[in-house]
Amino acid sequence: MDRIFSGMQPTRQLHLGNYLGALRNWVALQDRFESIFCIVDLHALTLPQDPAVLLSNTREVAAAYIAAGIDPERCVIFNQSAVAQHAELSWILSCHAPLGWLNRMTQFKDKAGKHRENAVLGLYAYPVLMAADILIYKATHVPVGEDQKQHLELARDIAGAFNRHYAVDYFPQPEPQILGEATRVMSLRDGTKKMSKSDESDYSRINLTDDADAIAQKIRKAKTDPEPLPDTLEALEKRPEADNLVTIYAALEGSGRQQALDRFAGQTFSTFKSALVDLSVARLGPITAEMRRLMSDPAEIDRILRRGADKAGDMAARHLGELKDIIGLLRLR
Ligand code: AQP
Repeated sequence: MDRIFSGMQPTRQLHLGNYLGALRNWVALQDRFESIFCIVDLHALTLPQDPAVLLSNTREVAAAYIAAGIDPERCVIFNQSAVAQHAELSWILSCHAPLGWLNRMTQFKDKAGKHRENAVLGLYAYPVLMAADILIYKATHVPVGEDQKQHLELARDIAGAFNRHYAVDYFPQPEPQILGEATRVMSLRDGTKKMSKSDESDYSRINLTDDADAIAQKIRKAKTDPEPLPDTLEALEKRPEADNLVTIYAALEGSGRQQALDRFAGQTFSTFKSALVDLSVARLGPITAEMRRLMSDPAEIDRILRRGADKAGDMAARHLGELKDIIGLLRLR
């Protein structure tokens, strides 16, 4: 059976982009793949974190996975720092990743911004740790949003470089799975910017913890233009904010953007936004309620993560042992 690996950072609350671009696809894929879903807490350290908030966010992301429909009986769910082999393989892979490849990563440039010299090494090395997360399980498929495509290409390049260097066929080439209608959900305040946890405006995103009132307020305040909705995709593509809202609608409904346009063409944004509020609340409300229920019993979340970490740790230790034999690192028995 093919194996998928994917993860999310426990930095602030998950949002609609995380859900539509990744999490919802994981739920659909768990029936067809051996599935490993991680809460990548080591990645979160690439930006400053409050220890208490990081802990609570880690459990909250686990709750979101389960509330969205990931079955902890069938899938492995755990937090990255509980399996030490991720960090160990990251070091090994960093010795096979030329700086030129890392210098091309646009996310580092975006996140480091103008103060590049002050950015920490971990932020720069993030894609190598991500490659290790995937390759330690020899995952064959990685379902992510579009923004992670470049990092995944790097993981494939690193896997290839390792195999060539040691003349082995050890790592598979992990295939990106960028699925669904909403592979890149945009900010509600600016249709040219990705919806993101780190955007300072909470009105830019719908969080999975938002209640019905908050969702309604955010959608009503979402930036739009004065024209009614068009009837063709071509006309929609020139209007980033309208395109984003229609894409969200289509993704939540499980239809396509053209089908949404067939229904709302010629109507005003106020009519369309009301329908989008209703649909968003109907789809996200049950997830939010289940997350709240799960978060009321953190010990149960920890038990699920412990079980997952044990299973993931067994596989990771076995693979790392094989890798050490390939590399020539002495394994004392
Ligand atoms: N706007 C988005 N649209 C579609 N997919 C998205 N993803 C993130 N934002 C969108 C996908 O969600 C998964 C987990 O992402 P992450 O938590 O590891 O980190 P991220 O991509 O850095 O998410 P954010 O919200 O943008 O966080 P910050 O602001 O901290 O950088 C990934 O599969 C990602 O593609």
